[in-house]
Amino acid sequence: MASPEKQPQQRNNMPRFSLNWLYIVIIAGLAYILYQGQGEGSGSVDKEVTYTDFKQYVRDGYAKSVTVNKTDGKARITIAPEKIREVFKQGVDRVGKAPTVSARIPSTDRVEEFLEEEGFSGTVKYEESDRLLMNILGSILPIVILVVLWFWMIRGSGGPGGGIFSVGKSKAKLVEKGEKGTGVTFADVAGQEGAKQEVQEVVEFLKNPKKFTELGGKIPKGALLVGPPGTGKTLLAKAVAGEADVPFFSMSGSDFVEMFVGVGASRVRDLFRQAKEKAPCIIFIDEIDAVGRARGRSVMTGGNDERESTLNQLLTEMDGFGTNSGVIILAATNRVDILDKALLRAGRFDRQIHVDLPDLPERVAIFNVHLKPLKYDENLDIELLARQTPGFSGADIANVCNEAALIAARHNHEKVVKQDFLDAVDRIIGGLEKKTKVMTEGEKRTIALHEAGHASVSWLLEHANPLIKVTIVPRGQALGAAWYLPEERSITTKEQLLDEVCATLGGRAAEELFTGHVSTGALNDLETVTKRCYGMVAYLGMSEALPNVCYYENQEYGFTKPYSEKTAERIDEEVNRLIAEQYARAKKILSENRDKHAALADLLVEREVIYREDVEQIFGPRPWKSRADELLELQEQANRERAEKMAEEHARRKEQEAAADAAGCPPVPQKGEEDE
Ligand code: NHX
Ligand code: ZN
Repeated sequence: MASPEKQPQQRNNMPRFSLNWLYIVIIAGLAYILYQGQGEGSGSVDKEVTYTDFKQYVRDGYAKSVTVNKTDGKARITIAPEKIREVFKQGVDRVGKAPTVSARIPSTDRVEEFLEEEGFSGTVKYEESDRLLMNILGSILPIVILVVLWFWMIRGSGGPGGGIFSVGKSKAKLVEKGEKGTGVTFADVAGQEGAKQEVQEVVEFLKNPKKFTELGGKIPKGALLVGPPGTGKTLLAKAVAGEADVPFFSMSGSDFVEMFVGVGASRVRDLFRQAKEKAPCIIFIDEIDAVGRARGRSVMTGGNDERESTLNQLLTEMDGFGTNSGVIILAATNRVDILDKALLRAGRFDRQIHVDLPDLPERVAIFNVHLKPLKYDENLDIELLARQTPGFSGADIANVCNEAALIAARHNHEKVVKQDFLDAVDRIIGGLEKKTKVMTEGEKRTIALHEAGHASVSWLLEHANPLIKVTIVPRGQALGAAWYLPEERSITTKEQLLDEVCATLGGRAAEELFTGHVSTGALNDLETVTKRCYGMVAYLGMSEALPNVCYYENQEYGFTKPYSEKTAERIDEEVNRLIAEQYARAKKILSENRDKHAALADLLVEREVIYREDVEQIFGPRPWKSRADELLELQEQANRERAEKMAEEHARRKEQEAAADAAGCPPVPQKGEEDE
């Protein structure tokens, strides 16, 4: 079903906080402190005088204190405040509060004698530091600090694009070829056989361009990896670089956009310049929709100029380099439909490689990859896990495996077992379980009635998804839930859609029928139903009044709806009618099965979680079985058989052990040891 998606429009126009400003503030602060420091501490003047004058000053009692420096052989006297004007011919405001005069003296050892002779009564200090050096350091150090800071800024603080003068440089991360390369090969990409095959072609272009150009063919410049998030588009691009053994420039579309105008375009230019130097190589632009969104359709005209000029530069660069330059651009997006058509034109990203969500066998492969680092039960049925995770991406499966390991650790299991994985799946779909949430009896009953409503209606409808379990334990945002195992199909019929809508409305229908009230609890159900019915009417042409029309919101329409006000009204009417029909249908089914529904709700209040078997006990076998139903039943049967077999085996072993013990023989080797 086509669902409208959020568009990260805002992001591009907002000035981003940049580290550059921080540097500027720090430098300004330092400069201020240095300037201040010069004014106060060492601010007093030091005047160099002859030894004769020096002696005269001491004799005349001008000296407040004397400092003798052994290193440079000088004596310095601090002039008494009332004599400052006389000695320096300037006021205190000019020379500072404690101005000094200094003179080279014949001997630092004899100075004390001299002072005593002259009747000097102030303090005498000796110091060894080099005052001259201090002075020089004092005036040079700030300059040195500034210069160092300056260089640091220009060169950037480590990472690429750190300094203010590198805003125009591309922020692309370069992964070299060979040893230091991405280290990813196709073997690391689980599933995605189709995409791998298509991408293999790109590897061939990079490895052996002559083969293709000799016959006059042109090597494509770019390929677009299209697919939902988490399906491994980046991994695939890395694998191409790894397989072809070429350098790999990786960058996100949003990296082009910065608060300074014109930066995006110059970054594109810089990226291509760097890439051409390293050719043959791969440029990978992740989330290209950040720059590649169609031009000129935005509400905020003018605000997107920066993005547009970046896009224009990208288009120009792609046209600019020759087809045999050996640079191939891979870009990833999950929304091709919003990309500017110019990007998809022949000679640019003219080939699209679809990276879809993994199907069942692919999920098994992905599970195998992510299970490798885990210590898990060897008897784990990986196919069962794969079957319980329809619609999961590779990233989701990685998450399941990790979460399962954490859950197992929390429960102090020695190995990760099946239940840990199933709990992890529940947790990832539904959120955290909230066992502590307190509910009144009345609320609990309403919730049970609601969930039993879903369960009953879905059980009795031919095309509704098969049920796995029903729970009234709060989890995440939901107070209760009915869990289904949707059949994985590529196309869905109108009947299937309607049955699902009906089952989703079963919750509220049960509330209304059996409590006499409706509640806020149906919020999510109603949202799903409304979206789905709107899609059926407006996008899929599935209503009687508006058959076979599709008003799927496409970039081409811009911001005006491609239909009249009158049609808009009819769409609304049709949506309302569809929902009303299905609601009535759900109510009818529920009132016809009042007793069974009540039994289910009671059981739910009692046990909090009930499973497929329990529903089957009450309702009898499902009248219509889907393939998923059969799978679930097979699974149940396999579980039962395995449990029986294990019990049997256990009993047999106990018997044998007892017999062996009685005969005084060593015990029979256990299962598992036999294999070794
Ligand atoms: C709530 N959530 O937020 C609670 C926690 C009917 C037993 N009030 O359909 O959990 O009620 O089949 C503001 C106002 C969500 C925010 C009302 C967010 C209502 C899930 C709906 C089970 N299972 N619904 C379901 C459910 C809820 C909701 C809201 C809100 C319930 C139902 C949410
Ligand atoms: Zn519900």
